Amino acid sequence: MWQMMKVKDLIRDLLNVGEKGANVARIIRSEHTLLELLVQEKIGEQKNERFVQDFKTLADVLVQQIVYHDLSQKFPGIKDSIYGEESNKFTNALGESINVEILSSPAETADLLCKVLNGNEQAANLLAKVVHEDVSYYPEDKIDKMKNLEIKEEDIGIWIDPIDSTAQYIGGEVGIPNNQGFVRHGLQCACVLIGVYSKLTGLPIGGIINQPFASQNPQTGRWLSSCQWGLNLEGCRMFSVTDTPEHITNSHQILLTSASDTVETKDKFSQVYTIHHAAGAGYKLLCVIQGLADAYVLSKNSTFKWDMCAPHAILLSLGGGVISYKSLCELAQNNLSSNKKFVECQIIYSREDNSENLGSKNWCNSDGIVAYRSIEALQRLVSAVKTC
Ligand code: 2IP
Ligand code: CA
Repeated sequence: MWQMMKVKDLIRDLLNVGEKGANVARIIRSEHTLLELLVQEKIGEQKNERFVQDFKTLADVLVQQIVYHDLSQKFPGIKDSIYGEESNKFTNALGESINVEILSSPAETADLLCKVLNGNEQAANLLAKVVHEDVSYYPEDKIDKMKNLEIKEEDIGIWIDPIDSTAQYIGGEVGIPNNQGFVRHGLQCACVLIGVYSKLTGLPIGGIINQPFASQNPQTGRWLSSCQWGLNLEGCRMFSVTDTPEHITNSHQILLTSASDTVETKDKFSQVYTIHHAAGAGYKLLCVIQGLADAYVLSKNSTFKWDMCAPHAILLSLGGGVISYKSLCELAQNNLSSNKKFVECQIIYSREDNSENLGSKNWCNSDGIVAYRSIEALQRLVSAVKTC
């Protein structure tokens, strides 16, 4: 007998677990003992390099394991269909191999973490406390309006990117927003991404993006999250995003790209758009979702399924989507701009689709990506490619 799950419970749990992940990301930056481990490399302690490298990975692995643990406790039927960027196998400075997992009590989890952290009990206890804390990131009543929409547990898979834009997270700089309302780099670019896809269609059906360092309390300096979610299932489209902020007037002309994209790509679009760079695949997608930019284009293969699944679900809920860069060029070449074609081109996420054992390469978006907020935005992109 297949277990049915209420979609509103799933979205609420994604939001709660995303916020728990954000708490871990924040405590590592706010507690001196943990921050020291994260940034030691910058102060040049060569002998600790290996350990520090591992600690960076630990932040990622821990957030991923929290999501895995909490979601599979709530919905046991999805346990074997939760995938993420990181493996939980971890090697500590002594060369010992340890499986990082969330155990049944804070004390047990702290003991395990202590082994990974080479006996640093203080750090292990701090982390275990956050990992086991109950979090209620209360979303708006919109979620209750999903009423009794249900889905079979066996029909869904989950992709997690525990901390996207790790480099900005470690760098710790506070980004200064431009007139357009987004930052080019900085802590604000770090995002926890949790996306749900349908195993039947391969398409994303729901997702959350938690930005752990979205805003800072001016008095205490404490960082607060901002979170967006979206659902696109069986004709039910719901999302948290409100309208584009009023002061943003020219977002149709803004195109986001990676600083590492080719000069050729940037030149191609610069005839029609103003090109901006911002760090983080998830963050660029968030800017498109929020209406701060018209689209995000990447001609290279440097993103993965875990980077895209959650934002893609939110874009679909808004009436937009994500296709490959190659598809965009084909649409332009063959003069195709019907909505039906756009739907057929959506990137899919089924784990089962790829049988070759190429490690993480299996899950990379090898033909590049194009993310847009509306059909009109994609039509503008198609015309821009045709123009050149
Ligand atoms: C990275 C991160 C990078 C991004 C890259 C992602 O994920 O989002 O910032 O490159 O595509 O895979 P860019 O900033 O140039 O867009 P992670 O930080 O999780 O490795
Ligand atoms: Ca990533």
